[in-house]
Amino acid sequence: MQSTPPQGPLVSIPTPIFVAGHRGMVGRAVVRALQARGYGNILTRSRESLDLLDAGAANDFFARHQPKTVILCAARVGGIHANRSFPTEFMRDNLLIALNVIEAARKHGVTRLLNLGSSCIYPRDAPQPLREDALLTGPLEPTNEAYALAKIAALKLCTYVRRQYGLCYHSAMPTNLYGTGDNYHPEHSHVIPGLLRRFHEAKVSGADSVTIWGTGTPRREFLHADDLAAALLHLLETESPPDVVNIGTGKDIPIRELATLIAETVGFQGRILTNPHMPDGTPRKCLDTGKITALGWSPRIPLKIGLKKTYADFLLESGR
Ligand code: GFB
Repeated sequence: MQSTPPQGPLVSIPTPIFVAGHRGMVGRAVVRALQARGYGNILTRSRESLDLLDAGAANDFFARHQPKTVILCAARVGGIHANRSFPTEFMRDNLLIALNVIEAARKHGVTRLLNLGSSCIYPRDAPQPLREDALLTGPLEPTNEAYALAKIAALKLCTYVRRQYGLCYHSAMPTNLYGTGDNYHPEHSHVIPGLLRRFHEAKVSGADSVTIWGTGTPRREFLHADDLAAALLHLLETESPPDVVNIGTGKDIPIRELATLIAETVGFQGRILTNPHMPDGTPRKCLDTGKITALGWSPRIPLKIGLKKTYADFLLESGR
Protein backbone atom coordinates (compact mmCIF):
# COMPACT_ATOMS: atom_id res chain seq x y z
CA MET A 1 0.00 0.00 0.00
CA GLN A 2 1.54 3.33 -0.98
CA SER A 3 1.85 6.15 1.53
CA THR A 4 0.48 9.65 0.90
CA PRO A 5 3.01 12.14 2.26
CA PRO A 6 1.80 15.65 3.12
CA GLN A 7 1.29 17.91 0.14
CA GLY A 8 3.50 20.84 1.24
CA PRO A 9 3.78 24.27 -0.37
CA LEU A 10 4.38 24.99 -4.08
CA VAL A 11 8.10 25.15 -4.90
CA SER A 12 10.03 26.05 -8.02
CA ILE A 13 11.40 23.19 -10.14
CA PRO A 14 15.22 22.81 -9.82
CA THR A 15 17.15 23.35 -13.06
CA PRO A 16 18.60 22.13 -15.39
CA ILE A 17 15.44 20.19 -16.28
CA PHE A 18 15.87 17.22 -18.64
CA VAL A 19 12.71 16.44 -20.60
CA ALA A 20 13.31 12.88 -21.83
CA GLY A 21 11.23 12.24 -24.95
CA HIS A 22 10.68 15.88 -25.95
CA ARG A 23 9.70 14.98 -29.52
CA GLY A 24 6.67 12.93 -28.49
CA MET A 25 3.22 14.41 -27.95
CA VAL A 26 3.62 14.62 -24.15
CA GLY A 27 7.25 15.76 -24.16
CA ARG A 28 6.43 18.56 -26.59
CA ALA A 29 3.54 19.70 -24.43
CA VAL A 30 5.77 19.63 -21.33
CA VAL A 31 8.47 21.78 -22.98
CA ARG A 32 5.81 24.31 -24.09
CA ALA A 33 4.36 24.41 -20.57
CA LEU A 34 7.76 24.87 -18.92
CA GLN A 35 8.63 27.71 -21.29
CA ALA A 36 5.24 29.35 -20.77
CA ARG A 37 5.86 29.31 -17.01
CA GLY A 38 9.21 31.00 -17.49
CA TYR A 39 11.52 28.05 -16.87
CA GLY A 40 14.85 28.15 -18.74
CA ASN A 41 17.76 25.72 -18.78
CA ILE A 42 15.66 22.92 -20.30
CA LEU A 43 17.73 20.02 -21.67
CA THR A 44 16.42 18.00 -24.61
CA ARG A 45 18.01 15.36 -26.83
CA SER A 46 16.70 13.66 -29.94
CA ARG A 47 16.78 9.86 -30.14
CA GLU A 48 19.55 10.13 -32.75
CA SER A 49 21.82 12.12 -30.42
CA LEU A 50 21.00 10.18 -27.19
CA ASP A 51 19.75 6.59 -27.31
CA LEU A 52 18.09 5.99 -23.93
CA LEU A 53 18.03 2.24 -24.65
CA ASP A 54 21.82 2.40 -24.19
CA ALA A 55 22.76 2.49 -20.49
CA GLY A 56 26.27 3.82 -21.20
CA ALA A 57 24.98 6.68 -23.34
CA ALA A 58 22.40 7.63 -20.70
CA ASN A 59 25.04 7.54 -17.97
CA ASP A 60 27.47 9.73 -19.99
CA PHE A 61 24.72 12.27 -20.69
CA PHE A 62 23.81 12.64 -17.00
CA ALA A 63 27.50 12.78 -15.95
CA ARG A 64 28.20 15.56 -18.46
CA HIS A 65 25.08 17.72 -18.18
CA GLN A 66 24.14 17.24 -14.51
CA PRO A 67 20.37 17.80 -14.71
CA LYS A 68 18.70 18.39 -11.34
CA THR A 69 15.18 17.46 -12.48
CA VAL A 70 14.03 14.80 -14.95
CA ILE A 71 10.59 14.51 -16.56
CA LEU A 72 10.51 11.00 -18.01
CA CYS A 73 8.19 11.15 -21.05
CA ALA A 74 10.32 8.93 -23.32
CA ALA A 75 8.53 5.65 -24.07
CA ARG A 76 7.46 3.29 -26.80
CA VAL A 77 3.71 3.90 -27.00
CA GLY A 78 0.87 2.86 -29.27
CA GLY A 79 -2.77 1.90 -29.40
CA ILE A 80 -4.46 -1.39 -28.68
CA HIS A 81 -3.43 -3.09 -31.94
CA ALA A 82 0.25 -2.05 -31.68
CA ASN A 83 0.40 -3.17 -28.03
CA ARG A 84 -1.13 -6.51 -28.90
CA SER A 85 1.12 -7.06 -31.94
CA PHE A 86 4.52 -6.08 -30.46
CA PRO A 87 4.53 -7.02 -26.74
CA THR A 88 8.25 -7.90 -26.79
CA GLU A 89 9.28 -4.45 -28.02
CA PHE A 90 6.81 -2.63 -25.77
CA MET A 91 8.11 -4.42 -22.68
CA ARG A 92 11.81 -4.34 -23.61
CA ASP A 93 12.05 -0.70 -24.66
CA ASN A 94 9.99 0.67 -21.80
CA LEU A 95 11.91 -1.33 -19.20
CA LEU A 96 15.27 -0.26 -20.63
CA ILE A 97 14.37 3.43 -20.93
CA ALA A 98 13.05 3.55 -17.37
CA LEU A 99 15.95 1.59 -15.88
CA ASN A 100 18.65 3.53 -17.73
CA VAL A 101 17.19 6.97 -17.00
CA ILE A 102 16.24 6.37 -13.35
CA GLU A 103 19.58 4.72 -12.53
CA ALA A 104 21.68 7.40 -14.28
CA ALA A 105 19.60 10.10 -12.56
CA ARG A 106 20.14 8.54 -9.14
CA LYS A 107 23.89 8.15 -9.67
CA HIS A 108 24.43 11.68 -10.94
CA GLY A 109 22.58 13.81 -8.43
CA VAL A 110 19.08 14.29 -9.89
CA THR A 111 17.03 15.38 -6.88
CA ARG A 112 13.62 15.25 -8.53
CA LEU A 113 12.30 12.79 -11.12
CA LEU A 114 8.74 12.54 -12.43
CA ASN A 115 8.03 9.25 -14.17
CA LEU A 116 5.09 8.86 -16.57
CA GLY A 117 2.98 5.73 -16.40
CA SER A 118 -0.43 4.88 -17.81
CA SER A 119 -3.88 3.99 -16.54
CA CYS A 120 -3.43 0.49 -18.04
CA ILE A 121 -1.26 -0.42 -15.01
CA TYR A 122 -4.46 -1.08 -13.03
CA PRO A 123 -6.11 -4.52 -13.02
CA ARG A 124 -8.63 -5.06 -15.80
CA ASP A 125 -11.49 -5.70 -13.39
CA ALA A 126 -10.58 -3.23 -10.66
CA PRO A 127 -13.48 -1.15 -9.28
CA GLN A 128 -14.21 2.05 -11.25
CA PRO A 129 -13.21 4.81 -10.98
CA LEU A 130 -9.69 3.41 -10.62
CA ARG A 131 -7.95 4.44 -7.43
CA GLU A 132 -4.18 4.45 -7.04
CA ASP A 133 -4.41 1.72 -4.39
CA ALA A 134 -5.94 -0.70 -6.94
CA LEU A 135 -2.37 -1.30 -8.21
CA LEU A 136 -1.36 -5.00 -8.12
CA THR A 137 -4.68 -6.23 -6.81
CA GLY A 138 -5.57 -8.41 -9.84
CA PRO A 139 -4.74 -9.56 -13.39
CA LEU A 140 -4.04 -6.98 -16.12
CA GLU A 141 -5.84 -6.41 -19.44
CA PRO A 142 -4.16 -8.93 -21.82
CA THR A 143 -3.91 -6.57 -24.86
CA ASN A 144 -1.48 -4.29 -23.01
CA GLU A 145 0.00 -6.49 -20.30
CA ALA A 146 3.59 -6.12 -21.57
CA TYR A 147 3.46 -2.32 -21.59
CA ALA A 148 1.68 -2.24 -18.23
CA LEU A 149 4.25 -4.51 -16.58
CA ALA A 150 7.11 -2.28 -17.78
CA LYS A 151 5.28 0.79 -16.45
CA ILE A 152 4.62 -0.92 -13.10
CA ALA A 153 8.33 -1.80 -12.81
CA ALA A 154 9.29 1.84 -13.48
CA LEU A 155 6.80 3.13 -10.93
CA LYS A 156 8.06 0.70 -8.30
CA LEU A 157 11.69 1.59 -9.03
CA CYS A 158 10.87 5.24 -8.31
CA THR A 159 9.11 4.27 -5.08
CA TYR A 160 12.11 2.17 -3.96
CA VAL A 161 14.62 4.94 -4.79
CA ARG A 162 12.52 7.44 -2.86
CA ARG A 163 12.27 5.16 0.14
CA GLN A 164 15.88 3.95 0.12
CA TYR A 165 17.78 7.06 -0.99
CA GLY A 166 15.43 9.84 0.13
CA LEU A 167 15.21 11.30 -3.40
CA CYS A 168 11.82 12.61 -4.56
CA TYR A 169 11.27 10.22 -7.49
CA HIS A 170 7.55 9.80 -8.12
CA SER A 171 5.03 8.88 -10.83
CA ALA A 172 1.99 10.27 -12.62
CA MET A 173 -0.58 7.89 -14.14
CA PRO A 174 -2.33 9.65 -17.01
CA THR A 175 -5.51 8.37 -18.55
CA ASN A 176 -5.82 7.94 -22.37
CA LEU A 177 -4.15 10.98 -23.95
CA TYR A 178 -4.58 12.86 -27.22
CA GLY A 179 -3.57 16.22 -28.64
CA THR A 180 -1.18 18.20 -30.80
CA GLY A 181 1.68 16.11 -32.19
CA ASP A 182 -0.14 12.79 -31.79
CA ASN A 183 0.71 9.73 -33.90
CA TYR A 184 -1.85 9.50 -36.74
CA HIS A 185 -0.70 6.10 -38.05
CA PRO A 186 -3.73 4.19 -39.43
CA GLU A 187 -3.06 1.01 -37.40
CA HIS A 188 -0.56 1.75 -34.63
CA SER A 189 -2.18 4.86 -33.19
CA HIS A 190 -4.62 5.33 -30.31
CA VAL A 191 -8.32 5.68 -31.01
CA ILE A 192 -8.61 9.49 -31.33
CA PRO A 193 -5.81 10.08 -33.87
CA GLY A 194 -6.71 6.83 -35.67
CA LEU A 195 -10.36 7.84 -36.08
CA LEU A 196 -9.61 11.49 -36.94
CA ARG A 197 -7.65 10.17 -39.88
CA ARG A 198 -10.17 7.50 -40.90
CA PHE A 199 -13.15 9.89 -40.77
CA HIS A 200 -11.22 12.59 -42.62
CA GLU A 201 -10.22 10.20 -45.39
CA ALA A 202 -13.82 8.96 -45.65
CA LYS A 203 -15.09 12.54 -45.97
CA VAL A 204 -12.54 13.35 -48.68
CA SER A 205 -13.22 10.16 -50.66
CA GLY A 206 -17.00 10.52 -50.31
CA ALA A 207 -17.37 7.13 -48.57
CA ASP A 208 -20.82 6.49 -47.09
CA SER A 209 -19.61 4.67 -43.95
CA VAL A 210 -16.67 4.39 -41.55
CA THR A 211 -15.89 1.24 -39.58
CA ILE A 212 -14.51 1.56 -36.06
CA TRP A 213 -12.69 -1.26 -34.25
CA GLY A 214 -14.42 -3.46 -31.70
CA THR A 215 -18.03 -3.21 -30.59
CA GLY A 216 -18.00 0.51 -29.74
CA THR A 217 -19.20 -0.26 -26.20
CA PRO A 218 -15.95 0.08 -24.18
CA ARG A 219 -15.71 3.29 -22.21
CA ARG A 220 -12.61 5.49 -22.13
CA GLU A 221 -11.59 8.74 -20.46
CA PHE A 222 -9.62 11.23 -22.57
CA LEU A 223 -7.22 13.97 -21.47
CA HIS A 224 -5.59 16.57 -23.71
CA ALA A 225 -1.75 16.54 -23.61
CA ASP A 226 -1.66 20.26 -22.66
CA ASP A 227 -3.82 19.50 -19.61
CA LEU A 228 -1.47 16.66 -18.70
CA ALA A 229 1.58 18.95 -19.02
CA ALA A 230 -0.04 21.48 -16.66
CA ALA A 231 -0.74 18.69 -14.16
CA LEU A 232 2.86 17.44 -14.36
CA LEU A 233 4.25 20.91 -13.62
CA HIS A 234 1.80 21.23 -10.74
CA LEU A 235 3.06 17.91 -9.30
CA LEU A 236 6.69 19.00 -9.72
CA GLU A 237 5.97 22.27 -7.96
CA THR A 238 4.41 20.35 -5.05
CA GLU A 239 7.08 19.80 -2.44
CA SER A 240 6.19 16.28 -1.38
CA PRO A 241 3.62 14.67 -3.69
CA PRO A 242 2.32 11.10 -3.26
CA ASP A 243 4.35 8.32 -4.95
CA VAL A 244 1.63 7.73 -7.54
CA VAL A 245 -1.00 10.24 -8.69
CA ASN A 246 -3.70 9.63 -11.30
CA ILE A 247 -4.20 12.37 -13.91
CA GLY A 248 -7.50 12.46 -15.74
CA THR A 249 -10.85 14.14 -16.06
CA GLY A 250 -12.83 11.58 -14.06
CA LYS A 251 -15.35 11.36 -16.96
CA ASP A 252 -15.52 8.59 -19.56
CA ILE A 253 -17.61 7.99 -22.70
CA PRO A 254 -18.39 4.95 -24.88
CA ILE A 255 -16.17 4.62 -27.98
CA ARG A 256 -19.28 4.76 -30.17
CA GLU A 257 -20.11 8.19 -28.75
CA LEU A 258 -16.52 9.31 -29.25
CA ALA A 259 -16.78 8.21 -32.89
CA THR A 260 -19.91 10.36 -33.31
CA LEU A 261 -18.08 13.37 -31.83
CA ILE A 262 -15.16 12.78 -34.19
CA ALA A 263 -17.50 12.50 -37.19
CA GLU A 264 -19.02 15.88 -36.19
CA THR A 265 -15.56 17.41 -35.72
CA VAL A 266 -14.42 16.29 -39.15
CA GLY A 267 -17.75 16.94 -40.91
CA PHE A 268 -18.40 13.33 -41.96
CA GLN A 269 -22.12 12.61 -42.36
CA GLY A 270 -22.19 8.90 -43.29
CA ARG A 271 -22.89 5.83 -41.18
CA ILE A 272 -20.68 4.48 -38.39
CA LEU A 273 -20.19 0.70 -38.42
CA THR A 274 -18.40 -1.52 -35.89
CA ASN A 275 -15.97 -4.42 -36.40
CA PRO A 276 -16.20 -6.94 -33.54
CA HIS A 277 -13.26 -8.89 -35.01
CA MET A 278 -10.95 -6.16 -33.70
CA PRO A 279 -10.27 -6.08 -29.93
CA ASP A 280 -12.27 -3.99 -27.46
CA GLY A 281 -9.62 -4.14 -24.75
CA THR A 282 -10.65 -3.35 -21.23
CA PRO A 283 -14.41 -2.63 -20.90
CA ARG A 284 -13.90 0.54 -18.87
CA LYS A 285 -10.95 2.68 -17.80
CA CYS A 286 -11.84 5.77 -15.80
CA LEU A 287 -9.55 7.23 -13.16
CA ASP A 288 -10.36 8.40 -9.67
CA THR A 289 -8.82 11.87 -9.67
CA GLY A 290 -9.31 12.63 -5.98
CA LYS A 291 -5.59 12.96 -5.23
CA ILE A 292 -4.67 15.43 -7.98
CA THR A 293 -7.85 17.42 -7.29
CA ALA A 294 -6.89 17.64 -3.60
CA LEU A 295 -3.48 18.94 -4.67
CA GLY A 296 -5.24 21.83 -6.42
CA TRP A 297 -5.23 20.85 -10.12
CA SER A 298 -8.10 20.22 -12.51
CA PRO A 299 -8.34 19.88 -16.33
CA ARG A 300 -9.37 22.82 -18.53
CA ILE A 301 -9.76 21.53 -22.10
CA PRO A 302 -13.21 20.02 -22.83
CA LEU A 303 -13.16 17.01 -25.19
CA LYS A 304 -15.04 18.80 -28.00
CA ILE A 305 -12.55 21.69 -28.04
CA GLY A 306 -9.59 19.32 -27.73
CA LEU A 307 -10.84 17.29 -30.71
CA LYS A 308 -11.13 20.46 -32.84
CA LYS A 309 -7.56 21.46 -31.96
CA THR A 310 -6.28 17.97 -32.69
CA TYR A 311 -8.06 17.81 -36.06
CA ALA A 312 -6.46 21.14 -36.99
CA ASP A 313 -3.08 19.66 -36.00
CA PHE A 314 -3.74 16.54 -38.10
CA LEU A 315 -4.53 18.70 -41.16
CA LEU A 316 -1.37 20.72 -40.61
CA GLU A 317 0.91 17.72 -39.95
CA SER A 318 -0.34 15.80 -42.93
CA GLY A 319 -0.31 18.86 -45.21
CA ARG A 320 -3.99 18.37 -46.14
O1 GFB B 1 -6.92 4.09 -27.94
P1 GFB B 1 -6.87 2.62 -27.86
O2 GFB B 1 -6.00 1.95 -28.87
O3 GFB B 1 -6.43 2.32 -26.37
O4 GFB B 1 -8.36 2.00 -28.06
P2 GFB B 1 -6.75 1.34 -25.15
C1 GFB B 1 -9.42 2.43 -27.28
C2 GFB B 1 -10.70 1.77 -27.75
O5 GFB B 1 -11.07 2.31 -29.02
C3 GFB B 1 -10.64 0.25 -27.93
C4 GFB B 1 -11.43 1.26 -29.91
O6 GFB B 1 -11.84 -0.33 -27.45
C5 GFB B 1 -10.55 0.10 -29.45
O7 GFB B 1 -11.07 -1.14 -29.92
N1 GFB B 1 -11.18 1.71 -31.29
C6 GFB B 1 -12.16 1.85 -32.24
C7 GFB B 1 -10.01 2.00 -31.86
N2 GFB B 1 -11.62 2.22 -33.41
C8 GFB B 1 -10.28 2.33 -33.20
C9 GFB B 1 -9.19 2.70 -34.05
O8 GFB B 1 -9.32 2.98 -35.22
N3 GFB B 1 -7.95 2.71 -33.47
C10 GFB B 1 -7.74 2.39 -32.16
N4 GFB B 1 -6.50 2.44 -31.67
N5 GFB B 1 -8.77 2.01 -31.36
C11 GFB B 1 -4.17 1.44 -24.99
C12 GFB B 1 -3.10 0.49 -24.50
O9 GFB B 1 -5.35 0.76 -24.81
O10 GFB B 1 -4.26 2.62 -24.22
C13 GFB B 1 -1.85 1.18 -24.15
O11 GFB B 1 -2.95 -0.54 -25.43
C14 GFB B 1 -2.04 2.46 -23.37
O12 GFB B 1 -1.06 0.31 -23.43
C15 GFB B 1 -3.11 3.33 -23.98
O13 GFB B 1 -2.36 2.18 -22.03
C16 GFB B 1 -3.42 4.55 -23.15
O14 GFB B 1 -7.29 2.20 -24.08
O15 GFB B 1 -7.58 0.16 -25.48
